[in-house]
Amino acid sequence: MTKIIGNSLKNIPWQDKPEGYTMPVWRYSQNPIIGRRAIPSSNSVFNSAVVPFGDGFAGVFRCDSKSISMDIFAGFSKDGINWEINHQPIKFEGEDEEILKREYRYDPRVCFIEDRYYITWCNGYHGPTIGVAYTFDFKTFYQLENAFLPYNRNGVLFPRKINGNYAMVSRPSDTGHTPFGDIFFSQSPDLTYWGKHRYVMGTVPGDTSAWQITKIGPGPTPIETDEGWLLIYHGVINTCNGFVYRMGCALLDINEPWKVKMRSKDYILGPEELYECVGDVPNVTFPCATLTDAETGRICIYYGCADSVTGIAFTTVDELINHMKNNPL
Ligand code: BMA
Repeated sequence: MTKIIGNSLKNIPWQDKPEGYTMPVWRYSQNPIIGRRAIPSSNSVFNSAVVPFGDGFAGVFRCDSKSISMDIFAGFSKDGINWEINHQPIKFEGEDEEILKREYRYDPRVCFIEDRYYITWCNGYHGPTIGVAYTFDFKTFYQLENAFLPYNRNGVLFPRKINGNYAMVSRPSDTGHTPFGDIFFSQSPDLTYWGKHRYVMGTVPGDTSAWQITKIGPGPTPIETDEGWLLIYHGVINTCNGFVYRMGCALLDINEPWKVKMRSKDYILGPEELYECVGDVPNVTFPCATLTDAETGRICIYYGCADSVTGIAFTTVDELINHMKNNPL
């Protein structure tokens, strides 16, 4: 039995694994939980992040508008399933007008560290980079410096300092639909200056694990366990019909998270249901957040479906650890 290190979350959204189901991750029977038209301006709501907040939940949602402008919006929920998303995008406050200029914002992650909620997202600044901000209440948001130079996507913070530094995994990229991508680890004493970069893991050549042959990128905030950091990530294969995005998992060393202890050969969830296979971008399952319950080991994954709607899926820490043990890369 592996233990999640963290809080218990009695009201975590949950359904038991269906009888006879063999995969380590199973979908919520009422998916998708957030549809395209969740707010009046939206064309699509996907690749979004949630956290426990008060006696319910809060989140930051990627809502692309009907002009296909990408922005991020705060939202609230009592049960983690039914969401009220603000109709206006987040307006950041901050010290430097240069940083506050908006080009585009997408694929948010939310991470509670010490006393506040940090938001990271793909932030347009002469190319995609990692935007960083914090909030205490999901009403006022303070934007900090971008973490990196362009080009980078999928900046995901760890929920506590490691060896005295804030820590982030990310995926250096390019200006377009990046045909490559490995996961790197970076450290910062103050969330402004990032360095001490380390390579974590990359794509898998050949046909050993071809769902992750083209590019990979970190997904939700890593989950601390007594065996290491549990990282859920996306992996991509380029097919004759374009990219297919699936999910996998890895276990990273607790003190040196660039050291990979285990990684799954088989994916844990991929596009199969109609809402995952058909949409603005077909065949995409893109995880950006989890809720976890340390008491039971339950994990609820929030993921974007076909760049159009948002779904949730369930697993446990033992399901994922066993999956890696039984399907080692
Ligand atoms: C990636 C990102 C994601 C998106 C995915 C599939 O590069 O842009 O936001 O879900 O492509 O289109």
